[in-house]
Amino acid sequence: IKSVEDSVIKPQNGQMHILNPHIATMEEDVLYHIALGNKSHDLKEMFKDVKFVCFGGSPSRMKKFAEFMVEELNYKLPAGQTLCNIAHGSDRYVLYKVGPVISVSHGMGMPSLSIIFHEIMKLLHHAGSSDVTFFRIGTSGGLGVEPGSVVITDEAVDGILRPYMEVATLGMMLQYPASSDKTVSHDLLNMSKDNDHFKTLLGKTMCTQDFYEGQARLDGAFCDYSKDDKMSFLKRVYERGVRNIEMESLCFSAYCHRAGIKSAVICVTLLDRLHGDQISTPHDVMEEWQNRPQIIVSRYIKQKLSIS
Ligand code: R2B
Ligand code: URA
Repeated sequence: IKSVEDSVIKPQNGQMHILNPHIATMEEDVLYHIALGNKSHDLKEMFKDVKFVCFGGSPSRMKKFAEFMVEELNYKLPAGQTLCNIAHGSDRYVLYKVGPVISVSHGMGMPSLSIIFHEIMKLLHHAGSSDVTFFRIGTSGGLGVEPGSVVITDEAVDGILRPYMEVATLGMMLQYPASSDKTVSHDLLNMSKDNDHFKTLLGKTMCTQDFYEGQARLDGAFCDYSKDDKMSFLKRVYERGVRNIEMESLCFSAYCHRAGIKSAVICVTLLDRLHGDQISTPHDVMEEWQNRPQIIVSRYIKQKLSIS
Protein backbone atom coordinates (compact mmCIF):
# COMPACT_ATOMS: atom_id res chain seq x y z
CA ILE A 1 0.00 0.00 0.00
CA LYS A 2 1.42 3.33 -1.07
CA SER A 3 0.11 6.75 -0.07
CA VAL A 4 0.05 9.22 -2.94
CA GLU A 5 0.39 12.80 -1.65
CA ASP A 6 3.27 13.85 -3.89
CA SER A 7 1.22 14.03 -7.07
CA VAL A 8 -0.70 17.03 -5.75
CA ILE A 9 0.21 20.11 -7.77
CA LYS A 10 -1.68 23.35 -7.45
CA PRO A 11 -2.94 24.77 -10.74
CA GLN A 12 -0.60 27.52 -11.99
CA ASN A 13 -2.33 30.87 -12.58
CA GLY A 14 -5.56 29.03 -11.89
CA GLN A 15 -5.07 27.02 -15.13
CA MET A 16 -6.40 23.50 -15.27
CA HIS A 17 -3.21 21.45 -15.32
CA ILE A 18 -3.06 17.90 -16.51
CA LEU A 19 -0.41 16.01 -14.55
CA ASN A 20 -0.26 13.18 -17.04
CA PRO A 21 2.75 13.87 -19.35
CA HIS A 22 1.44 11.48 -22.01
CA ILE A 23 -1.48 13.72 -22.94
CA ALA A 24 0.78 16.38 -24.49
CA THR A 25 2.38 13.78 -26.76
CA MET A 26 -0.90 12.42 -28.13
CA GLU A 27 -1.92 13.39 -31.63
CA GLU A 28 -5.55 13.46 -30.64
CA ASP A 29 -7.39 13.12 -27.34
CA VAL A 30 -10.80 11.50 -27.78
CA LEU A 31 -13.09 12.09 -24.81
CA TYR A 32 -14.96 8.93 -25.61
CA HIS A 33 -17.74 8.93 -23.00
CA ILE A 34 -18.89 12.46 -23.86
CA ALA A 35 -18.30 12.13 -27.61
CA LEU A 36 -15.98 15.16 -27.82
CA GLY A 37 -12.30 15.49 -28.73
CA ASN A 38 -9.56 18.07 -29.09
CA LYS A 39 -9.30 17.54 -32.87
CA SER A 40 -12.96 17.02 -33.72
CA HIS A 41 -14.15 20.03 -31.69
CA ASP A 42 -12.91 23.54 -30.96
CA LEU A 43 -12.84 23.00 -27.20
CA LYS A 44 -11.37 26.48 -26.54
CA GLU A 45 -14.22 28.15 -28.36
CA MET A 46 -16.77 25.91 -26.63
CA PHE A 47 -15.48 25.83 -23.04
CA LYS A 48 -12.77 28.42 -22.30
CA ASP A 49 -15.12 30.59 -20.21
CA VAL A 50 -16.19 27.78 -17.82
CA LYS A 51 -15.86 28.70 -14.12
CA PHE A 52 -18.13 26.16 -12.41
CA VAL A 53 -18.72 22.46 -13.05
CA CYS A 54 -21.70 20.91 -11.26
CA PHE A 55 -21.76 17.11 -11.22
CA GLY A 56 -24.78 15.06 -10.17
CA GLY A 57 -25.82 11.44 -10.53
CA SER A 58 -28.95 11.57 -12.65
CA PRO A 59 -29.10 12.83 -16.26
CA SER A 60 -32.60 14.30 -15.88
CA ARG A 61 -31.68 16.09 -12.63
CA MET A 62 -28.64 17.65 -14.30
CA LYS A 63 -30.83 18.78 -17.21
CA LYS A 64 -33.19 20.37 -14.69
CA PHE A 65 -30.24 22.03 -12.98
CA ALA A 66 -29.12 23.49 -16.32
CA GLU A 67 -32.65 24.83 -16.92
CA PHE A 68 -32.68 26.27 -13.40
CA MET A 69 -29.36 28.03 -14.07
CA VAL A 70 -30.78 29.53 -17.30
CA GLU A 71 -33.42 31.22 -15.13
CA GLU A 72 -31.13 32.08 -12.22
CA LEU A 73 -28.40 33.64 -14.38
CA ASN A 74 -31.01 35.21 -16.68
CA TYR A 75 -29.06 33.54 -19.46
CA LYS A 76 -30.11 34.35 -22.99
CA LEU A 77 -29.89 31.30 -25.22
CA PRO A 78 -28.81 32.16 -28.78
CA ALA A 79 -31.87 33.04 -30.90
CA GLY A 80 -33.89 29.98 -31.90
CA GLN A 81 -31.80 27.61 -29.77
CA THR A 82 -32.86 25.46 -26.83
CA LEU A 83 -30.60 24.00 -24.19
CA CYS A 84 -28.84 21.02 -25.77
CA ASN A 85 -27.01 18.02 -24.39
CA ILE A 86 -23.48 18.64 -25.72
CA ALA A 87 -22.59 14.97 -25.07
CA HIS A 88 -25.55 13.71 -27.19
CA GLY A 89 -23.17 11.60 -29.33
CA SER A 90 -22.79 9.25 -26.36
CA ASP A 91 -25.55 7.87 -24.16
CA ARG A 92 -23.32 7.46 -21.09
CA TYR A 93 -23.51 10.95 -19.57
CA VAL A 94 -25.28 14.25 -20.30
CA LEU A 95 -23.51 17.60 -20.40
CA TYR A 96 -25.06 21.08 -20.60
CA LYS A 97 -23.42 24.49 -20.60
CA VAL A 98 -25.11 27.65 -19.37
CA GLY A 99 -22.63 30.52 -19.72
CA PRO A 100 -19.79 29.80 -17.26
CA VAL A 101 -21.59 26.80 -15.72
CA ILE A 102 -21.33 23.17 -16.84
CA SER A 103 -23.98 20.74 -15.58
CA VAL A 104 -22.89 17.14 -16.08
CA SER A 105 -24.20 13.76 -14.90
CA HIS A 106 -21.84 11.22 -13.29
CA GLY A 107 -24.00 8.11 -12.87
CA MET A 108 -23.90 6.00 -9.72
CA GLY A 109 -20.80 5.05 -7.77
CA MET A 110 -17.11 5.91 -7.85
CA PRO A 111 -16.14 4.00 -11.02
CA SER A 112 -18.73 5.94 -13.04
CA LEU A 113 -17.78 9.27 -11.44
CA SER A 114 -14.08 8.59 -12.05
CA ILE A 115 -14.52 8.23 -15.83
CA ILE A 116 -16.42 11.49 -16.31
CA PHE A 117 -14.09 13.33 -13.90
CA HIS A 118 -11.02 12.40 -16.01
CA GLU A 119 -12.75 13.53 -19.19
CA ILE A 120 -14.03 16.82 -17.73
CA MET A 121 -10.54 17.62 -16.40
CA LYS A 122 -9.03 16.98 -19.84
CA LEU A 123 -11.82 18.95 -21.54
CA LEU A 124 -11.08 22.00 -19.37
CA HIS A 125 -7.34 21.56 -19.88
CA HIS A 126 -7.69 21.50 -23.68
CA ALA A 127 -10.08 24.47 -23.47
CA GLY A 128 -7.56 26.50 -21.44
CA SER A 129 -10.15 27.21 -18.71
CA SER A 130 -8.92 28.72 -15.44
CA ASP A 131 -10.11 29.22 -11.84
CA VAL A 132 -12.80 26.56 -12.05
CA THR A 133 -14.75 25.34 -8.99
CA PHE A 134 -16.33 21.87 -8.93
CA PHE A 135 -19.48 20.81 -7.06
CA ARG A 136 -21.16 17.48 -6.55
CA ILE A 137 -24.90 18.13 -6.10
CA GLY A 138 -26.37 14.84 -4.98
CA THR A 139 -28.69 12.67 -2.96
CA SER A 140 -27.81 10.60 0.10
CA GLY A 141 -29.18 8.75 3.10
CA GLY A 142 -29.12 10.89 6.26
CA LEU A 143 -27.98 9.82 9.72
CA GLY A 144 -29.85 11.41 12.61
CA VAL A 145 -30.99 14.35 10.47
CA GLU A 146 -34.50 15.26 9.34
CA PRO A 147 -35.17 13.86 5.84
CA GLY A 148 -34.97 16.62 3.25
CA SER A 149 -32.07 18.32 5.07
CA VAL A 150 -28.99 19.29 3.08
CA VAL A 151 -25.55 18.06 4.20
CA ILE A 152 -22.36 19.80 3.04
CA THR A 153 -19.42 17.40 3.34
CA ASP A 154 -16.66 18.56 5.67
CA GLU A 155 -14.77 15.27 5.23
CA ALA A 156 -15.43 12.26 3.01
CA VAL A 157 -14.58 8.86 4.47
CA ASP A 158 -14.88 5.31 3.16
CA GLY A 159 -17.05 2.48 4.49
CA ILE A 160 -14.61 1.90 7.37
CA LEU A 161 -14.18 5.63 8.04
CA ARG A 162 -10.79 6.13 6.38
CA PRO A 163 -10.39 9.58 4.77
CA TYR A 164 -8.80 8.35 1.57
CA MET A 165 -9.68 6.47 -1.60
CA GLU A 166 -7.85 3.25 -2.40
CA VAL A 167 -7.25 2.35 -6.04
CA ALA A 168 -5.52 -0.75 -7.39
CA THR A 169 -2.99 0.49 -9.99
CA LEU A 170 -0.29 -1.69 -11.59
CA GLY A 171 -0.86 -4.33 -8.93
CA MET A 172 -0.39 -1.86 -6.07
CA MET A 173 -2.98 -0.42 -3.71
CA LEU A 174 -2.60 3.37 -3.89
CA GLN A 175 -4.21 5.69 -1.34
CA TYR A 176 -5.39 9.16 -2.33
CA PRO A 177 -6.34 11.52 0.51
CA ALA A 178 -9.85 12.92 0.17
CA SER A 179 -9.11 16.26 1.84
CA SER A 180 -11.95 18.60 1.01
CA ASP A 181 -11.74 22.32 0.56
CA LYS A 182 -13.04 23.86 3.78
CA THR A 183 -13.36 27.34 2.26
CA VAL A 184 -15.91 26.44 -0.40
CA SER A 185 -17.85 24.24 2.07
CA HIS A 186 -18.08 27.05 4.63
CA ASP A 187 -18.98 29.61 1.96
CA LEU A 188 -21.74 27.27 0.80
CA LEU A 189 -23.02 26.89 4.37
CA ASN A 190 -23.21 30.68 4.57
CA MET A 191 -25.49 30.61 1.52
CA SER A 192 -28.23 28.95 3.60
CA LYS A 193 -30.77 31.39 5.04
CA ASP A 194 -32.66 31.41 8.36
CA ASN A 195 -35.95 31.44 6.47
CA ASP A 196 -35.10 28.50 4.18
CA HIS A 197 -37.76 25.81 4.51
CA PHE A 198 -35.02 23.18 5.02
CA LYS A 199 -31.95 22.74 7.21
CA THR A 200 -28.40 22.89 5.84
CA LEU A 201 -25.55 21.52 7.94
CA LEU A 202 -21.90 20.45 7.74
CA GLY A 203 -20.98 16.85 8.49
CA LYS A 204 -18.84 13.89 7.55
CA THR A 205 -20.01 11.89 4.55
CA MET A 206 -19.49 8.13 4.41
CA CYS A 207 -18.93 7.01 0.82
CA THR A 208 -19.53 3.34 0.11
CA GLN A 209 -18.94 0.92 -2.77
CA ASP A 210 -22.47 -0.42 -2.52
CA PHE A 211 -25.99 0.89 -1.79
CA TYR A 212 -27.19 -2.18 0.15
CA GLU A 213 -24.69 -4.08 2.32
CA GLY A 214 -22.10 -1.29 2.03
CA GLN A 215 -24.63 1.04 3.69
CA ALA A 216 -25.80 -1.53 6.29
CA ARG A 217 -29.24 -1.96 4.72
CA LEU A 218 -31.52 -4.82 5.73
CA ASP A 219 -33.48 -4.73 2.45
CA GLY A 220 -30.92 -5.97 -0.12
CA ALA A 221 -31.00 -9.36 -1.85
CA PHE A 222 -28.29 -10.52 0.55
CA CYS A 223 -27.90 -9.71 4.24
CA ASP A 224 -25.83 -11.68 6.75
CA TYR A 225 -26.20 -9.32 9.74
CA SER A 226 -28.99 -8.55 12.20
CA LYS A 227 -30.95 -5.35 12.77
CA ASP A 228 -28.96 -4.87 16.00
CA ASP A 229 -25.66 -5.15 14.07
CA LYS A 230 -26.92 -2.56 11.59
CA MET A 231 -28.09 -0.14 14.27
CA SER A 232 -24.94 -0.38 16.36
CA PHE A 233 -22.80 0.28 13.23
CA LEU A 234 -24.89 3.29 12.14
CA LYS A 235 -24.90 4.72 15.69
CA ARG A 236 -21.12 4.26 15.89
CA VAL A 237 -20.53 6.13 12.65
CA TYR A 238 -23.01 8.84 13.73
CA GLU A 239 -20.94 9.32 16.92
CA ARG A 240 -17.85 9.72 14.74
CA GLY A 241 -19.52 12.68 12.99
CA VAL A 242 -21.05 11.03 9.90
CA ARG A 243 -24.30 12.76 8.90
CA ASN A 244 -24.93 11.22 5.49
CA ILE A 245 -24.04 8.22 3.30
CA GLU A 246 -23.65 8.15 -0.47
CA MET A 247 -21.42 6.66 -3.16
CA GLU A 248 -19.18 9.26 -4.86
CA SER A 249 -17.86 11.89 -2.42
CA LEU A 250 -14.59 10.07 -1.67
CA CYS A 251 -13.46 9.84 -5.30
CA PHE A 252 -14.74 13.34 -6.06
CA SER A 253 -12.89 14.91 -3.08
CA ALA A 254 -9.72 12.87 -3.68
CA TYR A 255 -9.54 13.85 -7.36
CA CYS A 256 -10.27 17.54 -6.66
CA HIS A 257 -7.51 17.52 -4.03
CA ARG A 258 -5.11 15.73 -6.37
CA ALA A 259 -5.78 18.25 -9.13
CA GLY A 260 -5.78 21.29 -6.82
CA ILE A 261 -9.38 22.17 -7.74
CA LYS A 262 -11.62 24.10 -5.31
CA SER A 263 -14.66 21.99 -4.61
CA ALA A 264 -17.55 20.97 -2.38
CA VAL A 265 -19.98 18.08 -2.05
CA ILE A 266 -23.56 19.01 -1.14
CA CYS A 267 -26.30 16.39 -0.90
CA VAL A 268 -29.91 16.29 0.20
CA THR A 269 -30.87 13.42 2.53
CA LEU A 270 -33.76 11.28 1.26
CA LEU A 271 -34.43 9.44 4.54
CA ASP A 272 -33.00 9.01 8.04
CA ARG A 273 -31.13 5.69 8.02
CA LEU A 274 -31.60 5.42 11.82
CA HIS A 275 -35.32 4.96 11.03
CA GLY A 276 -35.33 2.78 7.92
CA ASP A 277 -33.82 1.62 4.64
CA GLN A 278 -36.50 1.91 1.98
CA ILE A 279 -36.89 5.15 0.08
CA SER A 280 -40.65 5.53 -0.09
CA THR A 281 -41.17 9.29 0.07
CA PRO A 282 -43.65 10.40 -2.64
CA HIS A 283 -42.00 11.28 -5.95
CA ASP A 284 -43.13 14.92 -5.98
CA VAL A 285 -41.78 15.51 -2.46
CA MET A 286 -38.43 13.97 -3.42
CA GLU A 287 -38.28 16.11 -6.58
CA GLU A 288 -38.66 19.22 -4.42
CA TRP A 289 -35.99 17.98 -1.98
CA GLN A 290 -33.55 17.40 -4.84
CA ASN A 291 -33.80 21.08 -5.78
CA ARG A 292 -32.41 22.11 -2.39
CA PRO A 293 -28.66 21.58 -2.99
CA GLN A 294 -29.17 23.25 -6.39
CA ILE A 295 -30.65 26.34 -4.70
CA ILE A 296 -27.64 26.67 -2.35
CA VAL A 297 -25.11 26.17 -5.17
CA SER A 298 -26.91 28.65 -7.41
CA ARG A 299 -26.75 31.30 -4.66
CA TYR A 300 -22.98 30.66 -4.39
CA ILE A 301 -22.47 30.92 -8.16
CA LYS A 302 -24.55 34.09 -8.40
CA GLN A 303 -22.62 35.67 -5.56
CA LYS A 304 -19.29 34.84 -7.23
CA LEU A 305 -20.57 36.25 -10.53
CA SER A 306 -22.02 39.29 -8.69
CA ILE A 307 -25.55 38.56 -9.90
CA SER A 308 -28.35 39.09 -7.38
C1 R2B B 1 -26.74 8.62 -4.09
O1 R2B B 1 -27.79 8.06 -4.73
C2 R2B B 1 -27.32 7.00 -5.56
C3 R2B B 1 -27.87 5.68 -5.06
O2 R2B B 1 -29.26 5.69 -5.03
C4 R2B B 1 -25.83 7.09 -5.52
O3 R2B B 1 -25.30 7.56 -6.74
C5 R2B B 1 -25.59 8.10 -4.50
O4 R2B B 1 -24.37 8.49 -4.15
N1 URA C 1 -28.15 7.45 -1.96
C1 URA C 1 -27.42 6.57 -1.24
O1 URA C 1 -26.29 6.23 -1.63
N2 URA C 1 -27.95 6.08 -0.12
C2 URA C 1 -29.19 6.41 0.31
O2 URA C 1 -29.63 5.91 1.34
C3 URA C 1 -29.94 7.33 -0.45
C4 URA C 1 -29.40 7.83 -1.60
